[in-house]
Amino acid sequence: MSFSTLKNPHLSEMKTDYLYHLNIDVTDTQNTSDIQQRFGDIKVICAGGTAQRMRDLAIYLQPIFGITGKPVDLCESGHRYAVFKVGQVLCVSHGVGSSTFSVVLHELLKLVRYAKCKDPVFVRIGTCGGLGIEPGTVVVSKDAYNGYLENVHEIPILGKRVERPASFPQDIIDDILKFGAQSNDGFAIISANTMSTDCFYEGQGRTDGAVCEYTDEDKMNFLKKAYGKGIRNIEMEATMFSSLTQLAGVKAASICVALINRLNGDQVSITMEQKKEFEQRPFVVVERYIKHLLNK
Ligand code: R2B
Ligand code: URA
Repeated sequence: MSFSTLKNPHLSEMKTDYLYHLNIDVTDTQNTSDIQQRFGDIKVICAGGTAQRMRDLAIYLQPIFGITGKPVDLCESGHRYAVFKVGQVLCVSHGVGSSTFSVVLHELLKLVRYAKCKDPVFVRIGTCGGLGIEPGTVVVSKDAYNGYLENVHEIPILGKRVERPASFPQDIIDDILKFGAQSNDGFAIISANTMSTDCFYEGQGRTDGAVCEYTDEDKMNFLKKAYGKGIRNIEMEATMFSSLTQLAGVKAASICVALINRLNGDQVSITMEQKKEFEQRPFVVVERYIKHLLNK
């Protein structure tokens, strides 16, 4: 893996690079031995919304590497994202939505290149709304659809609408289902299409936001149309995440647990205890998948 696989010819002309939001200084892009020493062994980058959940994940993964103790946030000084390294895994918080996630994703993609990591896999561990599925179901994303119900990531670049493919690699999905799930887990895990929106409320067809200019019937028609496209979960990052990782030439997957069935309502009203139990489910799946990757 080298910078030639990153689709940015400018990078090879930069002598230094400051990963601003991580507060990591690459002082000499031609000699990154310090970065390689710190991060070169990384095989998996797990990203999820909150710092607390990523800290919990780091603790959950510690036994794989025989590590104990309190995980240290390596990027606390950046005051933006939390980054915990546990053995060959990085657990990173990404905030809510594609805009916050894309900032740290660009920097992480460069970091794994500077560190010369070998075939790193990026996995988003998250929550989502379900579409016609039981709350608690774990969804591994296939094709990612935007809020127009198009299977692309649309982004304005230099004043133009740019559309990029937004799908996750099938071989990783197959491996996650094969090695991450067990029939006695007590929850369902499926692979399906995902809708990603920039807005939790109107963008996802909710009628409980501060503003709403459509009827219940409009909303249900939209959700049913999404269902017809094979979409079984709704969240806020998959289109950007799948397209950017694909363009950068790294493998990626999204494993999310549904907190609600949107065909039955809008409010996420499960108890905090139940939410915590649901959030554990992607941990269980990704831990087994990571073990499989490390044994390959
Ligand atoms: C799922 O949950 C968050 C919104 O509550 C968002 O990050 C997402 O994709
Ligand atoms: N996250 C979302 O983006 N939507 C939901 O409905 C629940 C979690």
